[in-house]
Amino acid sequence: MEQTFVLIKPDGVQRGLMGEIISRLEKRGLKLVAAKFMRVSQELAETHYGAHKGKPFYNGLIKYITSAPVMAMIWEGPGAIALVRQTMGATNPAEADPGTIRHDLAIVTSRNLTHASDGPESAAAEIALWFSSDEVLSWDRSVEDWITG
Ligand code: DGI
Repeated sequence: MEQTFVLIKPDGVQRGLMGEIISRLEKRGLKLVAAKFMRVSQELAETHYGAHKGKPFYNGLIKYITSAPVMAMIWEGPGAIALVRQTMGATNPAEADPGTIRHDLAIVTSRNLTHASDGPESAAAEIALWFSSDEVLSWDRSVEDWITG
């Protein structure tokens, strides 16, 4: 089953939106298989956002992501990577579709609440970067057949 890495960034934690964001993913039908509430080290932040090094917003992005705790999670489901990106909405909340997390709860790119893997390769790399295998749970959900058929 497909897995994707999801982060509730410091603004989501500070604004008390963890429950709302988790609730949207749960209600959609995705299954939580790992979660930890943690501080992001400078080293982890720089590795996670390595692709953006040198861009004008990079220093601000690293400062933001290390500024307060985050909730790191792995969500599972058929097509989970694309489903979560759809539920998050566009990177710039001003361009996100109504009904998405970023549209409904945010207004600027630099405080867009969440991160989610953008493809199978980044999902595998981010899951390995943020979690050890013993932190990822395999569990049966009693309603599974009513969600995935
Ligand atoms: O995968 P996304 O988070 O949707 O977007 P991304 O991987 O292109 O960029 C990662 C984060 O970097 C994004 O969530 C916010 C930040 N970022 C990207 N482009 C800009 C930006 N921040 C600012 N201030 N301005 C940008 O143009």
